[in-house]
Amino acid sequence: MERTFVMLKPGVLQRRIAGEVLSRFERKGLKIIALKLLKMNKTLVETHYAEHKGKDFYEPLLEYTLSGPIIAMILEGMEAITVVRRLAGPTNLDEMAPGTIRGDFAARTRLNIIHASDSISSAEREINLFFKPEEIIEWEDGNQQWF
Ligand code: FUP
Repeated sequence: MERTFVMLKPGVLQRRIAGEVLSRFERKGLKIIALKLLKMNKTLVETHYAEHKGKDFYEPLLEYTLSGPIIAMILEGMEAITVVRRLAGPTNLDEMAPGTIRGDFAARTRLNIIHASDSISSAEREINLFFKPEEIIEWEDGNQQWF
């Protein structure tokens, strides 16, 4: 089992598509073990996107990420990091295939509506950046009892 961090960026709440995006993770069988709504502050965004400091898209990226509330979550599942990255789709507009979250809901590279951890180390770093241990809820899968 793996855990990964996902952020639904400000465009998601603004466009009322949170349910649609969340249902894709549930449909795939991923388990939500932490979820919250928050308005990021500048320090948190700068820490999260530190690797991009100095790049031409850095300032617009910060501005977009700070433009409204985001939904932060931790998803758990088999190879969750890869699975969620594939559901999200590639970063660049010309590579986002239809059927992926970015491919279906994003019309610009920068306004791509979702962030998902890209490695075990970034998942650990991002989970710790956004969540306290007591905000993570372990729960048993309840499907068995319904069939
Ligand atoms: P990803 O891991 O797919 O989110 O991609 P990156 O970490 O490379 O990029 C982070 C964010 O920077 C993307 F969500 C969008 C923005 N970005 C641009 O605006 N232009 C670029 O050329 C690359 C990234």
